[in-house]
Parts: sequence; structure tokens; C-alpha cells
Amino acid sequence: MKIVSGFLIAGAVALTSCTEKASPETMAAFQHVIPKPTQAETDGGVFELNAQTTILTTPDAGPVPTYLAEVLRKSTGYAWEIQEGSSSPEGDNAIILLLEEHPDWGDEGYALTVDEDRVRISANHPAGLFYGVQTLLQILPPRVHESRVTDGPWLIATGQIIDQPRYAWRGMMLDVARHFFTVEEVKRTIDLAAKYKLNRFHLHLTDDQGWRIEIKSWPNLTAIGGSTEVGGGKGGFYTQEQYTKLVTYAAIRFVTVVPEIDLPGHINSALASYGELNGGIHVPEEGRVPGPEVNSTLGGKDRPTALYTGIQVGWSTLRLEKPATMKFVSDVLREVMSLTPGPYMHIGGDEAHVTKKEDYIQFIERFREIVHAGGKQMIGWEEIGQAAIDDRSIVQHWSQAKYAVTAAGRGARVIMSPATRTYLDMKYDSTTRLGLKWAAYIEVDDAYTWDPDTLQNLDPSSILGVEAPLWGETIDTMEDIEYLLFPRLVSLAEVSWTAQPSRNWEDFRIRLGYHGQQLEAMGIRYYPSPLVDWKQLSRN
Ligand code: TNX
Repeated sequence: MKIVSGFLIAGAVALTSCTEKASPETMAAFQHVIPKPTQAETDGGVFELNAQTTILTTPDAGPVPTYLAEVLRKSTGYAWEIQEGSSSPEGDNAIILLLEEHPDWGDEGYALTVDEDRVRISANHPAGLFYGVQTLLQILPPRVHESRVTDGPWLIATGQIIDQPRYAWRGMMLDVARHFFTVEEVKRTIDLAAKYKLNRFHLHLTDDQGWRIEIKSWPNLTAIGGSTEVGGGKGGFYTQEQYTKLVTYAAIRFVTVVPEIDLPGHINSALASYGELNGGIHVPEEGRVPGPEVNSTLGGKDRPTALYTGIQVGWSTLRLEKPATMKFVSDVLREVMSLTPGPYMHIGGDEAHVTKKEDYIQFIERFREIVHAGGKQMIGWEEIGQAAIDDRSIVQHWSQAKYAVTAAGRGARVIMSPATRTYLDMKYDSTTRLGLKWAAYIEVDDAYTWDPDTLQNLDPSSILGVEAPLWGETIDTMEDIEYLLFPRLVSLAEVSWTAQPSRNWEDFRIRLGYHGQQLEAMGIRYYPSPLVDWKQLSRN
């Protein structure tokens, strides 16, 4: 009898000493992850990160341990030593990052297990470890996202999360042509997108108003074509070295950069740089910057056009019959492809309203040959579906379903960017200070409550994923980018990651309100949508 009660007491002591119970806030963090994971179960205990907690990993984890250590150092102030190893008694008080073969997790899935002594993230590939790390950061106190040291305790609820994405293509696009954004601004945008498990960053590098990537064989493209922007600001461009650094920065976050050179329309910045490319384009009065063409007695043809700082679309084109045209295209695409390690080259192809239809079709076929010769896969806006597109190309749907459906019928994969749901340059409502409204007003629920897989006559297996474009006519600063992206990018990240049956607006609305604290901790100047009850960060 004595022994039995002694055993019971010892058991009770052991339970209270090491099975501390998670507080409601710690439990809430575990339950409010965005994008919503496939499975998440907490058993109510806690693990505490402290100054002795280490990161335990193996070299095949790639850049993930270093990324994690850097984020945690900034907010906790602890050392975050990275040690080589997997599980052992020394595995206690550690965050363990391990590759482990698992048939159900795919290339980007992961399992995250938290018990009282350790956190363990396992995945088939480093990308999965990176997504497990993002989830781990979300289940920590929101202060972990700040870039200054605050006091602990750094508590995590114990439990398990098993997760993998719905779509392989989870992207956003940034238009740096209409207004130029600096390398630092683009990096911050990529970093924020990666936190929501996006894996593609499409850079719209050229348009009528600006040419933003250095091309060594055609230097005027940036010297002249990069010298202004919408509204007449000073513009700018990325040197090839800067572009390469951006690509590397993205790769550390498992984000593939997709460069776009918009052809054969949206091309005035090139026509203003090289007269031999101009087959007689008339630059609209509104936004026309007096240039060589204006002063010329010869008029347009073979003379550089004026620079353009307005926002009309669809009025410029390359001319197939001009001898310089295809040399220009192939030099540019070759240089951009050789700087880009990712497998994609986006050739634009949209709104070529002044290109003859038969020329347009030939252009697209010739672009495809050049892209294939560079070892890349061609992507174009949906209009390229008018040419003989097949399973070697990807079509980006934005407006008219028929083009995407036709291309998919010939085997092309489709990226879903319907303007009425995904265009993050649309205003939230009639009072929004930034943005356009030609497609729709898009509130945070409009960006959330749609299923990418509902285009009539489009086979679900054709859908590669979802991409949210941020066009740049009305935005000029990092604050503007943040305001239009957040919180709608968060909605779209969940659309692309989480399986349709697990998504529900009411449930998302509550998680997003809770998540407001993390947006605040990241210093994001978001649109505080009235549809959401935003929880504020408590600072210490
Ligand atoms: C349409 S969508 C465009 C862009 C504009 C955008 C503004 C597409 C392929 N072309 O050139 O910037 O609308 O919302």
C-alpha cells in the first residue's frame, strides 16, 4: 500500500514538473497557422526555447538551418548554434531539421513534431524543411517576427503538424516597369512572400514606361529606356550583378524567380532606346515625354519614339519585318536566360492590340524557339493561346477563359491569375487611395472565396497553380506595395496551398485576425480590412 501511494505521488510530481500546460495564447498560435496545414493537433503541453537550445541538422538540409538561426537570433538574442547530428540524447533541447524519406509528403511537404524536449521537422527535400520552419515561426509568440530582441519566454505548444501544398505553382508577380523598385524593396517583398510558402516570384521587368534589366549587348535599353517611369520619376534598373543577387536571395527562400520580358507589345521603352526597332509607333499624347521622335522631321519610322509616362496599354508593338527585331529579341532573351538558373522564361504576349494577328502568331512561335534554345520553358499571358501552343509551354490566364481552355486542350499547363480575384493592384473598395478598378473591387474575402479549379471545360490536371500579380501603375513605395499585398496575398497563399475542402472563409477570417499580430511584428503596413477583427501585438 505504502509503495503504491509512493509511486502515485512520484508520478504526480513528475507530471507537474515536466508537463507544464500551454497557455491559451500558446495554444492559439498552434491553431492559427496560415496557410492552414493539412493536419494539426496539439496535446496541450509546452516546449520552451531558451539560450541553450541548439539547431541540430545534417549538411543536406541546405540553407534552412542558417535561415532559421538568423531569424531566431534577431528576435531572441540567443546564440543559436548549429550542430551536426540527428537524434541522440544531445537532441534534447534542440530544433532538429532532418531529411527523411516519406512517400506521402511530396517535394514540399513536411512533418513538424513538438514535444517537451525538442522540435523536430522532417521532409523529403530541403524545401519541405523550409516550410516546416515557416510553420514553426508562426506557432511561436508573434514577437518572433520582430527584428529586435525581446524577452522570452519563447513557448510552443506540443503536438504535430503534417502538411503539404495543393498546387506546385504558388506565385506572385511584381511589376517593376511602371514604377521602379529598388533591390532592397524587391528583397523584402520576396522575403514576405516566402513566409506564406509562395515559391514563384515573377518579375515584370519591361513595359512601355521602363526597361529595368541591364542587357550588355543593347545598353541603351537601360540608359534611355530605364530613365523614367509612370508620372515622370527617375526610374532605374538592375545591373546583371544585382539581378543575380536577387535570384540567389530568392533561392535561399525556395523561391524561383521568373523573369518576364514583355513582347511583342508593351515595348515602347525599347522603341525609345533604338530607332531601328520602331516601325512607326505613335506614342499617346497623355504621358508622352518630348524625345527625338517629336523633334524629328522624318516622323516615327526608324526614329526612336518618345519616352512614355502615362498608363494606357495596348498601343506599342515590335515589327516582324524589321531586320533588327529578331536579333534584338534573341540577344535580350539569351542574356536574361543565361542569368536565370530557374527553368522558366516569360515572354509576355499580352495586349498586343496593334500587332497583326498573323505576325503575332509567328512572333510567339519564334520566341518559343529562342526560349527552347536557351534551355527554358516558355510562359506567356493567355493570349499566346492563339498560337500553336502545346505541352511545352505554360499559359497564364488573366481575363478570357477561352484562350486558356484552348491551350490546355493542346496540353499546355495553366497558371490561374483571374483579374477579378488575384489582381492585387485592384482597389479593396471605392475608398482605397491606391489601385485601379477595371476588373473589380477585391476585398480580402473576394481574394479568398474562389476555387482555382472552376473554369468550365478546363481539366483540373491542367492547372499548375495560382499567381497574384501586383501591377505598378499606382504604386511607388514599399508602403504602397505592403498596403495592396496585405492581407490579400495571405488569402491567395492559402488558396494555392490548402486543399479546397479544408478552406472556409469564417475560419480563415478568425485566423487572419489573430495573424494581425504577426503582420504588425513584421512591420507590414497592411490594409486593416473591416471584415476582420484584428488582434494587436502586445509589446514588452
Ligand atoms: C492589364 S493583365 C495588363 C497590365 C496592366 C494591368 C493593370 C495584363 C496581362 N496586362 O498591362 O498593368 O492590366 O491592372
